[in-house]
Amino acid sequence: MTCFRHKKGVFKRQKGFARRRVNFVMLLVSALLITAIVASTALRASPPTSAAVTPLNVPTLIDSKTQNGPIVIDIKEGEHAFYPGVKSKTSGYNGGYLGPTIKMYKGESTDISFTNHLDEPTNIHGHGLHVVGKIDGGPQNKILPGETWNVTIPVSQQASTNWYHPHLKGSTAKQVHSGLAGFYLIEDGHSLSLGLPNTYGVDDIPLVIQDRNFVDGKMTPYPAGNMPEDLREDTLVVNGTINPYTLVPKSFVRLRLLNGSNARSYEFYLEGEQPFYKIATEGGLLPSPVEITTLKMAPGERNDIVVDMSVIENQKLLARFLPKSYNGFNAALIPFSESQPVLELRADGSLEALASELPTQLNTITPYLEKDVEVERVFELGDMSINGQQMNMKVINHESKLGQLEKWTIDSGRHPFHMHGTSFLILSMNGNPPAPEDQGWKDTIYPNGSAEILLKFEYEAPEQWPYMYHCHILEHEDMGMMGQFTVK
Ligand SMILES: [Cu+2]
Repeated sequence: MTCFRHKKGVFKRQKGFARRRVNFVMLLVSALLITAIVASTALRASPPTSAAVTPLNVPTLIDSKTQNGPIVIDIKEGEHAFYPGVKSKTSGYNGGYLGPTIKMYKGESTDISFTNHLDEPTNIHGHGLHVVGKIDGGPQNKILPGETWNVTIPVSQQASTNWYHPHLKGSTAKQVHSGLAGFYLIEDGHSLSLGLPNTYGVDDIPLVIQDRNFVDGKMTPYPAGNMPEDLREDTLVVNGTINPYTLVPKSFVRLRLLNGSNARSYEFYLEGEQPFYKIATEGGLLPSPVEITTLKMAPGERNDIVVDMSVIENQKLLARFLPKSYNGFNAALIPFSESQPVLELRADGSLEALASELPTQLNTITPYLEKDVEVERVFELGDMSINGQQMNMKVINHESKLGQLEKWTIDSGRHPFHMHGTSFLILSMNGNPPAPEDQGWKDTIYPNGSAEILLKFEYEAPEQWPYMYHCHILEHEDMGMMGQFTVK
């Protein structure tokens, strides 16, 4: 009402011509908006429905429980057929593209031996792992060509979906793009007792979602010369397959989503906007499943979702490509936002239905209290820098204390923010308390604006092996949108 009166007052002061011009502009804006909404509604009503013909590639599982001796990972160049019969030059861990899924268990240690067969240095960051700086795999931790990095990962954190990828300053974007990425899955006694879908590749399926360009079926290599500001490509690639399908039992099916793209964010949804459940954020299970119909994810983020396949023959997961910044917009109403298929789930009655119920209680999360905060820090992301500073390997940007509760304010704008060494809880997103589906442990956040997070570090990161905080658009990270800190 107040607003209406104010507008009326403004109009009264207009001269005739100015008022007509304002009316014309308003008409034009309205027409454009209606056109945009109609266009986007049309797009929403007709997502790509071409039947998937390629079986989903599921990364090989290496279960640390059944492993004798260290897990051996060879980092090397290779070839991969994204389209059947057409090979592209790629890199991979123990294969042509991506790497095996390594399953680890809370309370146990996992030995891994990474050998670099590339002709350039690389390294391995355990994204999401709660480990000391020395084995976190930040830019200080180089594996030179021909060298082997033997690492023992003591797993102390709860069940969660994490990943490993290169993290050298200046070559992360190119190396991840070539295919270097894999899953670290952590389970614990509690997660295994819940009856959640957990038969790997059958009803518990990891999906790394990326975008790539292709010419005649061949993947376009990472641009040589000057690095692009952020690489967004045309075709959605899921576990190295395009428009794939997979057979699943007629029961609940868990999809562990990882946005492994260099720069692109997506909004995931099921065909027909069917509901699904989000059961986990990056650092662990949510307190209980949250029913949602859309899920936005920025590069580096993981979310576990569950789809009910008990009463449906066929279900298609789709991804809407989000623009660089969608602040304030409902992504579904953004005109001309493109959707591409992620995965077609086909119910197969001959597969044993393993998870016929979804537990209502999943996890206990004891929230941090703002009144217990001992230190506050602010991170402003912008202009390829954080707080006006670019990454300098010789500069430690701040020092955190072991076990101290910190509140970080992330003014991230259009940049997804990630920090190493621990998981945080969201205190606020753009001034609002987090939605139920965001009230879980995380290590990457994309508020499209500003967020406040609460966090504690439980492991040491000295000057030689500091932790990083950075933008997870890999080009931005490579260009210096990163800082480092110690924990003592
Ligand atoms: Cu960025």
